[in-house]
Amino acid sequence: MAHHGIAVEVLFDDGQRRMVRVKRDSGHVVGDDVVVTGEVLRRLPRRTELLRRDARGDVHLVAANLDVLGVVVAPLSPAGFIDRAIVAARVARLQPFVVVNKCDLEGTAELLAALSGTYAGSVSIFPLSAAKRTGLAPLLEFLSEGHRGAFVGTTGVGKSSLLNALCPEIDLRVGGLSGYKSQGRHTTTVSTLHALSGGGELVDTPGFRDFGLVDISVEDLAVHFPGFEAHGEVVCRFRNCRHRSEPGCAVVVLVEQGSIPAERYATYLEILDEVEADQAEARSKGWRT
Ligand SMILES: Nc1nc2c(ncn2[C@@H]2O[C@H](COP(=O)(O)OP(=O)(O)OP(=O)(O)O)[C@@H](O)[C@H]2O)c(=O)[nH]1
Ligand SMILES: [Mg+2]
Repeated sequence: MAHHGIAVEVLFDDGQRRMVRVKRDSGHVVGDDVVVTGEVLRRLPRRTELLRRDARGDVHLVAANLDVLGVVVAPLSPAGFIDRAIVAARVARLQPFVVVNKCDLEGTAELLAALSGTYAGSVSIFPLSAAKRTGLAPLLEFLSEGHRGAFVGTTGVGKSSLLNALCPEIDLRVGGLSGYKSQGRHTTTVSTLHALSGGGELVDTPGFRDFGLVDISVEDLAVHFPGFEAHGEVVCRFRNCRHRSEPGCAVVVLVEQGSIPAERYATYLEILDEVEADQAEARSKGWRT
């Protein structure tokens, strides 16, 4: 249920919850299934693993055994986060969705329109306000299908507030400053898993700015980048097309025709550069060893 440095909180089959001591970097993560014998924790195989890389290049396991990933955004959220989170989720076989929080604030209509234009053909979008408790029903219904999900997003977008709104008995600590100016300080420091009364489970994660992709192939990116899959009827000449300068590339044609906005394509190329650089580095390491 949670990992507190040298102890993890375990929910047992009989409904009991207990802290079990572990080594500091024991490799357990929220969402793991474990067998506890005395004080020894054995981890069972994972169904899914969601990874991310931080700005320093370190790899983090966000959570284990998730089915869906809620990318939470609010006004002033950094660009690029949503795309990387969606690609990472799809590669890990999670279904991503986007939550636009703080819809009670002025100016959110423009943000929502922009996000809908970009992502509506790719993923479900849930506009809501955790503070005003509006727009929650569609999300609760989606989660009640028994999904286990996690909310990710930068600090202050309202992930913990949203969990509190979805399930009032949870009562997580939320940041002090309300509105736009709540970025910078982390309120949540540990990921925790919660069961929703109407079905489904949710993980609240500490905010992070960087959703760097980990071990993703160029092919994965080319297939999963949000916005390109909506044009599925248009097929590139080469099956492993990178959509850069290959002859017969359908994506390049759609960009030239204006069906895919130039800005979306620029974002894609930026992430493609990163993925290619990672692959080149991995290959050169392989040669050296
Ligand atoms: N206006 C408005 N403010 C909100 C809404 N949801 C959350 N907030 C405020 O945003 C601030 C941050 O909320 P948190 O829930 O702590 O954000 P978080 O994403 O969990 O932040 P970290 O735990 O640091 O990652 C708090 O002051 C909330 O009151 C909303 O729907 N509208
Ligand atoms: Mg929080």
